[in-house]
Amino acid sequence: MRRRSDLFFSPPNKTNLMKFSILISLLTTPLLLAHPAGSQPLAHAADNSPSNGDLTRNWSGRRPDGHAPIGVMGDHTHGAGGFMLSYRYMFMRMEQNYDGDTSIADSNFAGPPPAPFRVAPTDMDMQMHMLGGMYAPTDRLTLTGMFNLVDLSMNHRNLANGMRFKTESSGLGDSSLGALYRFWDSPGQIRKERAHLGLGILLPTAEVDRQGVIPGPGTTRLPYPMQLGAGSWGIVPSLTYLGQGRDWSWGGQLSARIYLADNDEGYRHGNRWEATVWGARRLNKWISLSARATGSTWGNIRGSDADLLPLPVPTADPKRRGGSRLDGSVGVNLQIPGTRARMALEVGAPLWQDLDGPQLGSEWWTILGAQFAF
Ligand SMILES: [Cu+2]
Repeated sequence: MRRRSDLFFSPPNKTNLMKFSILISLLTTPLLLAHPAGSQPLAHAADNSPSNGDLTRNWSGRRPDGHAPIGVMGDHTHGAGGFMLSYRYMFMRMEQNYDGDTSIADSNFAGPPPAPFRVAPTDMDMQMHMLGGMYAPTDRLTLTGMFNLVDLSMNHRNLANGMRFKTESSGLGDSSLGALYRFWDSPGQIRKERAHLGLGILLPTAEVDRQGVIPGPGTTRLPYPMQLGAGSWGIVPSLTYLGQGRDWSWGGQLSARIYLADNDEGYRHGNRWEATVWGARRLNKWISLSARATGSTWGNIRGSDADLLPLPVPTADPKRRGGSRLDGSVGVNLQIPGTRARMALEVGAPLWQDLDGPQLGSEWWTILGAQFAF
């Protein structure tokens, strides 16, 4: 918890520096991409062996930037017979309550009556372990599956009596099965492009009736953000475009997460819409650096959990869950030489967020991933 004085005197901290460097990276991406391929010295081309797939007219998934930054889901397809297993670890840190696009002090909404709430969430850590599989029965069609384990921890402060407490929950999150269909493939000497459509089905494997101990009521149903997922059937449509030059690559994806039914507790998460664009530059055969911007917007919860007590904390209000965010992120992809294994890391932070608050804002996030194709 930040002291009040920090709100008025905020020295350049690590987070601000990181946001600044991410912003600079994003602003300079067009400069990297603007580098005309034709201006490369010819000798440079000889560094790439044709066996690596680099000098063919076809799109190559074998180069480090042959995959998007690791935070992009369903970014690539495989050739017929291709298998891939992947593991991603995601961490997100949330702190500071937002109302609209500005952060507000907890004392602005929580305290003794007549404040609307007594308890303020002060920070939250979200961790996710995602296991995924891909299999391509044909060159055009790739099937995907994913499940994840979620670990949540939230700290609170009761501003009426000063008491602090923590709630935690962990377990299986929502799962998905999907298909990616590549409908466009444009080979070229200088520029290769591809595009695919995706459709995933969300499986309601997350439990949304997790309990926790809260001072006052004791053991009780935890508020919405402490449940392990949406717990509803839904679909995830997506459209992905990929481009590849000799040493650079770029892409974009539009996707949505649309819930089609209420969960076991009688409510439904708000739909989520996302657009992301990235550019990457390959430094050599095995490493590439990327910058990405992602805009997302998501709705409030429809309905409500009848077993959730009317707790005096904003996290128990289904109409304080929606929001929009613009994230900037930078990443590195490694194609481990001599293998079909990859590792990747991406780190990002919101450049702007506008939340139906008071609601905890995102502070920064990271995703670390490993992928094995065979
Ligand atoms: Cu794959």
